[in-house]
Amino acid sequence: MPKAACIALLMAALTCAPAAAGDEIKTYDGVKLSPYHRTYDNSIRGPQKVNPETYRLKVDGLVQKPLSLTYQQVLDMPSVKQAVDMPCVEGWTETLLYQGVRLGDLLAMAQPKPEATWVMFHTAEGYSTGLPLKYLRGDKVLLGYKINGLSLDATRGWPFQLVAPGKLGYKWAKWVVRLELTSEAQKGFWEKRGYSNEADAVGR
Ligand SMILES: Nc1nc2c(c(=O)[nH]1)N[C@H]1C(S)=C(S)[C@@H](COP(=O)(O)O)O[C@H]1N2
Ligand SMILES: [Mo]
Repeated sequence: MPKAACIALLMAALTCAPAAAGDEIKTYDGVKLSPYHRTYDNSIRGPQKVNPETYRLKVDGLVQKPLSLTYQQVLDMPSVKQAVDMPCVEGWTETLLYQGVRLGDLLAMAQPKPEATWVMFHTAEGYSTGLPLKYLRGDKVLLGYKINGLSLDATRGWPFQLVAPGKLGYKWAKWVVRLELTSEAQKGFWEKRGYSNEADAVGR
């Protein structure tokens, strides 16, 4: 390769690599967003590495059409963006711009059976949490895959985090691998340890 082309390629590589961090969206509709990158982590076993080659999002339990979708199949669905507050019981709140698919669209594909009333979210490290099917069919509930314009990474929950507006942070399952529809409410990891199964973020 001619030396000039080589230098041009090298320059492109050097200017491209750090650009990713610079692409982060900082404000949206006049709302100042919290930063994507943080130093702390409060998840039960720390960041999880999910294998993109073998990953499948399963939707099963009380459904007519069980689903097993690749990451790309979910990304190919219509998506929405919204700035939303995520309040943790520890006392902090983050405001982030999420992009994802409406959970209602995924559920509609799986065709819940009439007796289904609840969805459990199972995750890569064994954490779980659940919410009523009725709530999850709401417009504002997403399976998020981007925050502030950047794809989720191992710290943020790749491939997917549940975006549950109005609910406390422990309902916002990260590293989601499976949605299980059931006929009754179930308790997840924190709910079994005494936290409310409604987790309404009233006044937060
Ligand atoms: N898989 C998994 N998801 C999880 C948790 C966890 O420990 N494991 N912690 C929850 C809690 S308590 C909070 S406050 C949020 C934090 O999400 P964030 O990393 O987007 O701030 O993730 C929730 N989702
Ligand atoms: Mo939390």
